[in-house]
Amino acid sequence: MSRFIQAEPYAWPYDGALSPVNTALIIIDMQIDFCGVGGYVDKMGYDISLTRAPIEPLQKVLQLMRQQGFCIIHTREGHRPDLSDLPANKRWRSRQIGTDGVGVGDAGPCGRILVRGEPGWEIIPELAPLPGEVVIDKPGKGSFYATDLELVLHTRGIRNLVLAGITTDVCVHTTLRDANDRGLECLVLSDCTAATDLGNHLAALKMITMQGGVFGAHTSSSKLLTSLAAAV
Ligand code: C5J
Repeated sequence: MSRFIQAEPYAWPYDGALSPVNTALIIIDMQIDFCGVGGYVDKMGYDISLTRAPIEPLQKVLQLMRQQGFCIIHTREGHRPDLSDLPANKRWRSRQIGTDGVGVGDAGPCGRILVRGEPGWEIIPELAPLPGEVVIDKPGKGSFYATDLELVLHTRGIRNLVLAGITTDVCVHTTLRDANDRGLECLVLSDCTAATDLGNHLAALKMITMQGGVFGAHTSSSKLLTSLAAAV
């Protein structure tokens, strides 16, 4: 039986082959550094009410997809404590914003910024992974680069990806584009993603819809939840 979710610019997935055995929810970088008080985004002076907006809808999506047995994957952006995997240009650029010269790898209010094991690097408690859920640690923006995500998806037989998390224009989009190039069928949840700038969030969503769905499709959490609830 074919199953579709109402989405833009097409009903997703393209072929109606939607099932908990071939579909994963990937929640990208819902870490204190990106949406918590004193984290990296807050310290840079961006409005964390934007990056916190996905938390509530995402909790509902997570609950239902867990209940229905979908594969759940979480990612964390972060570097080794010795910073051996932190490119010098990433560090330099991150130090350009603000007046204190503090950037990735340096001490901030939530510990060393984007460093593995530090308080700011942790996933926020509202969306904490459950035991047995896959957690991918990535040094870059994309979830495939220098990680075993591709192997995990292949091993589990996943061919559809539902993407959520932050930020829409950076880590979500990089992951989306890399997943799309690997032949994965992608759906971005528009209200379960956010950027540090609303215009960038909206533009990132619009980009998905070009050329008949150049990277896949996007929809709201309520449309996803309605379709999934109707399927049982
Ligand atoms: C950024 C991310 N924006 N998770 N990371 O540096 O999007």
